Amino acid sequence: MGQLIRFGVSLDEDLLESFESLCARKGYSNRSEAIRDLIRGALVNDEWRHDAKEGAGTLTLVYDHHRNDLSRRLTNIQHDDYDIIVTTMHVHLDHHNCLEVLVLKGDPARVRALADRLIACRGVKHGVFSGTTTGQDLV
Ligand code: NI
Repeated sequence: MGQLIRFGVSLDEDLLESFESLCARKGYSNRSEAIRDLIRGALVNDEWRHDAKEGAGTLTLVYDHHRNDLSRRLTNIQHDDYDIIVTTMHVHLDHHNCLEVLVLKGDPARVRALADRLIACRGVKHGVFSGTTTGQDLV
């Protein structure tokens, strides 16, 4: 970790007011921590845009396992890319619906492509991918 640097930021008064109310709602005790999180978020997004060497993320899927042989199709797709799936968790939400969470890690383009492929499967009711970072290049 580098040396702590203080710097001034010029902001429109209304923008600052909105930011401070956001910080309060989110429970930040000071602006600096909120700004550090915003910067880290922007850096992580940039990593995904510019193909970092390795990315990590989670994929959440909700689907009806009775529909169109969906469980088998989802499993087949996952086996094609088993080496970038760290773990999966399957929850039976009710008689029909399943929730599945996959933790993915590897080449960001492959991770993203696998997430897209699973989300696009016919019968998946909701799919959300959240790309994060392995943390190695982030302070
Ligand atoms: Ni299930």
